[in-house]
Amino acid sequence: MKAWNRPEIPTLPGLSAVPCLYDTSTRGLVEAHTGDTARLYVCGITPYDATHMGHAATYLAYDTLQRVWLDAGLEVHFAQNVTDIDDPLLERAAETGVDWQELAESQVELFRRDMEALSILPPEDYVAVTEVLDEIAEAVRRLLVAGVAYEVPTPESSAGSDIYFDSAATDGVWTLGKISNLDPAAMEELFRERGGDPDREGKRDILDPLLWRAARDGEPSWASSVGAGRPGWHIECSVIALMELGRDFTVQGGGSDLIFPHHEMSAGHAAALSGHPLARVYSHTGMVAYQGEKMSKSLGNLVLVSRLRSAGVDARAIRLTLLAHHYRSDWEWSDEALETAEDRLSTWSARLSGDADLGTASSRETLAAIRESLRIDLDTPKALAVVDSAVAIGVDDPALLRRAVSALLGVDL
Ligand code: 5CA
Ligand code: ZN
Repeated sequence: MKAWNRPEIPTLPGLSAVPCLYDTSTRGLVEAHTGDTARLYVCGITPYDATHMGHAATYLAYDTLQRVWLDAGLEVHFAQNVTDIDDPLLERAAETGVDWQELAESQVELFRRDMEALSILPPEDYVAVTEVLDEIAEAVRRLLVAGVAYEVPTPESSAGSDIYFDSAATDGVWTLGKISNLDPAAMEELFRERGGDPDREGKRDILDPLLWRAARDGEPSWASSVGAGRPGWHIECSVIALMELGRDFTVQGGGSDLIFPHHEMSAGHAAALSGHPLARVYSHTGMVAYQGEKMSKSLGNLVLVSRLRSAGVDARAIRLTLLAHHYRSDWEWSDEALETAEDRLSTWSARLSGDADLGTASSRETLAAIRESLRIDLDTPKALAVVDSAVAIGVDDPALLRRAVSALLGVDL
């Protein structure tokens, strides 16, 4: 599927070092490095209610990571999915009387425009689940043959069997809890909350996730090597990531709401398919809240990028609002935070413009300090503070700092 246009990234003198990122699995900072090409998978949207500030904050975190990798002289290979077939999407389409495919297409288009406005780097591979149904079914078939998947008869006699992953049947590379470090009670609660079906009869374990849902009347389905049906959620991302990036890629990213069961199970499926870990680093962003609760489609407390833009808000100010919070912290969107970012944007623009007065702060040293802030777990609030201080004094080379702000923070002044 086509992604969106790529923003220009100016080159900078010197190189930054390879960044360290917090890894959810090992609960510590890890150098995000696997050779000359950094390979990144970030879970994409389920296309309805796009693009809210939580989505934008998550994609911006991995945009920043890519900018640091590029500045470190690495090649970057970035892949992202679109979950364009899933229960919540079908439910929303049914509620609003819109065809689910039209809903998905129009929301993906809106998402593309928002990403482009925010200067987010596009994925090299932007893959809709409906584009790779054969590959997903084939992976499910291989899991069945390998004995790590099993059939559960459907309640409806007309349908075939649903297929589940046996989460206890893998060993070595991945065991349940390897990514999330959660205890069984916490896993059960999150599984129930986030699309799992712990009460489904016939499963070997309540936490076993669905790999393939047999066709039901009134639901979209596709003929496949494992019978007519549609894929479960986690196997989609395992298959797309393995297809595009190969096993043991550098970073698997997404919001912290995906740690369990989604990233836990995606890693499990991939380990069962390839015999290797899915990724080196499992990285997660904090949740953006609004009006006291996590910004989410189900609660409807959404601040949309497109709505702010059509109200005349500068996309660069949105970007600076998001960058002012560390990607791993949970925080709440507010009008005041946006106003602070708008003030910062106008100060930086005035003080770094072509005819700004020269000052005594070294642009080279400021660039080095920005690089160092980002190198250690993408500390963007610190990087903004570094620029604020330099701008307050006045810099000796405004053009260089402008290039640095554009390349590393994605804000063109
Ligand atoms: N399609 C799946 C992933 S395969 C999905 O979670 N889609 S989503 O549209 O619900 O979310 C898209 C991305 O935004 C995910 O990485 C998710 O973790 C992140 N996200 C969703 N809500 C928030 C929020 N309030 N704050 C931060 N990130 C969020
Ligand atoms: Zn995913």
